[in-house]
Amino acid sequence: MTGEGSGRPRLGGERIPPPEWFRRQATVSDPDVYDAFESEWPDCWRRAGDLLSWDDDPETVFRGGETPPFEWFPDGRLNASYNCVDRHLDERKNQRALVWEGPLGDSRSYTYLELHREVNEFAAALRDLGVGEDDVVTLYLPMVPELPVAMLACARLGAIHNVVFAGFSADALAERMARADSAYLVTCDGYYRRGDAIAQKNKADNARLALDHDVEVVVLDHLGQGVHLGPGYHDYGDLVADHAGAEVDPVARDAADSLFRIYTSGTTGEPRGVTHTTGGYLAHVAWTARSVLDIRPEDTHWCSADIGWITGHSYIVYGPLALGTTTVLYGGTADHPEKDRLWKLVDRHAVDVFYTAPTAIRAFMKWGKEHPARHDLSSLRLLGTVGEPIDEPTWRWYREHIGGGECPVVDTWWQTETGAILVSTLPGVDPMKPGSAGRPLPGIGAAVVDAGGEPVDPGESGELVLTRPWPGMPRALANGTGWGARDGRRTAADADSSDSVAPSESPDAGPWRYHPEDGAVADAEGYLTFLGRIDEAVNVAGRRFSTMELESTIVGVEGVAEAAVVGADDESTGTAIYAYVAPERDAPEADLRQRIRDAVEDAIGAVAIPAAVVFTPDLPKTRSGKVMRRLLRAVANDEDLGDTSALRNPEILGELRSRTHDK
Ligand code: 6R9
Repeated sequence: MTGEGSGRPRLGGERIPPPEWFRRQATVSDPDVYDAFESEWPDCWRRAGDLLSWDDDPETVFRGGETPPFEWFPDGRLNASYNCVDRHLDERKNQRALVWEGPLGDSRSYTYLELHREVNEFAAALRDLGVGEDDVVTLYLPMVPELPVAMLACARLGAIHNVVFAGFSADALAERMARADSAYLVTCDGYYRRGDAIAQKNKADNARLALDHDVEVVVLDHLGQGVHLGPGYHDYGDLVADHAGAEVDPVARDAADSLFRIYTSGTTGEPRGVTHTTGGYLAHVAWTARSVLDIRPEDTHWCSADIGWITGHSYIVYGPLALGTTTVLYGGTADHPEKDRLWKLVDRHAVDVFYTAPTAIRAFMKWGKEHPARHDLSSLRLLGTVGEPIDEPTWRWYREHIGGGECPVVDTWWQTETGAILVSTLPGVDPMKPGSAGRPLPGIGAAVVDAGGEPVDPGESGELVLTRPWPGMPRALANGTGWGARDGRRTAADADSSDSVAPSESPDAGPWRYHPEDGAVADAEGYLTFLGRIDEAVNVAGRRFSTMELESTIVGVEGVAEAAVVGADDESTGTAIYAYVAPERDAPEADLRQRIRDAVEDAIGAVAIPAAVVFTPDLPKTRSGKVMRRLLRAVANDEDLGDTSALRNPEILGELRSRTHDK
């Protein structure tokens, strides 16, 4: 997107002010919040720190100069488990902390008092197994209540949890354990997904065999059929029963101490490890859960992500529980047993705030508006999205058919590396602009720059850079340790802990900057529209097009549910645009292909007309639901696919190959 002739992406025109009823009750509704943060920076972030309970109150909010090291709340000490559980007991011990809905209609809930008991008992069990401060405990569990319990039990001991998404293979698990030098593993016998039983323990066993260090394994008998346990294995239920009624003092941690490790989702390349801090991270997620998602203790909040990804860590577990909210954990899928499953649950639990991904919303659109229409969704007050740019038609459908045409919608931009939301509208302050995420949040420094690092004018596309540190930044970035080759975007291993946070700092010369590697364009008011990953931009005849620019045009065509665009090698133009399109049910294909070409020509120009429009029932997606354009590019070029372990629907690849090359 950077560079000449990038064109001017269309910016959404409409400005929708926050509804008055919403503004009146919003947690943050004073427009001066932006100026206040600006004039008080970095002390403005005390507002976030003040949402937490500290063992040692931080006198200093931020210590650091123009370059790392950056220290957030350097003299503060706290425990994340205490903040998410114990401190709520006085006021809401009988309020529900967790509501779990399983895939088969089974459900369970835990009050704060019950959560406190579970967390303490499991923490006591882990301690007896030898787990202590800074030990890495790998959690390889599906969406079951024991997963957040185990996370909080680790946090209570000052141990570092390392959640590995349950759908990953034994090899992926072993690699993540080896890299983290993790000698403890918590897993389960198995679980159900779309009606199929998944043998989780078998995968864990194989991973253990592949490791060359000893591992203590705790196995949860989730399916209740009994588990065979060899040496080094322990039964979760027995451990907890042996520690019934135990209490474990929360270990006070320095704000900069590690809370957890996590791997990026692998959309763009090899998954990378990131370590987040205890104080800065927790303050940042609590502050954004409150100011952006508008969560308060009496709410029921549902983030439909999997806890295996950062979104689940920050906005199922840590943000909502730090605020004393009821958080929903859903272990099933959106279309099983029926396509109205989510809406049934929103209705049943009177969900106030619902947070999901654009890819999920596009699936809801494809299934039809009759599914949400069958349920009472009037409890919803706010809707959020995260994970990919949300195009205007999808945004509008979400607001209309899920939000009753009334709920504010926040489009939240952030990354595994950023820990928490950095760009969004504040729903009680800012007008919404469908198709645009919003301004950088108060206190966040960001700019859109060209390839030479110079800021571009509003309306011109470029690369987003973050120009100031933020509390939720990962340890390696704050420490400035081993941040890799400073002259390139891709970085080597991080000396701190074998992490690597690939999106990189600027080269030595010039001010400190962090490059998330996303393309963006700002409008005159500073609202950012995201254009996709910069390494996925398509270069045709010397012109660069963002994937978002092309895809949002294609998705705007009647009959199109989803689209992904990649560049394929072409003898005459260098690159030809291939558009992969998932049509809505019953959409006529012949006519659709022509209408897509016409729409692109009208919106962008003849040079951008796709050389190929390939229809497909589904796009290749990561297990976290993001389109894997890298694989589409390989298919288009008839190349080797490389590592496909992050792919959720591998069965689609053969089909895509034949449709691409037989067209
Ligand atoms: C939280 C999460 C990060 C990448 C990020 C960007 C894309 C996330 C977005 C968005 C446009 C949004 N992304 N939110 N793009 N608008 N609201 O998704 O983390 O899995 O690490 O992905 O996702 O490309 O760089 P992660």
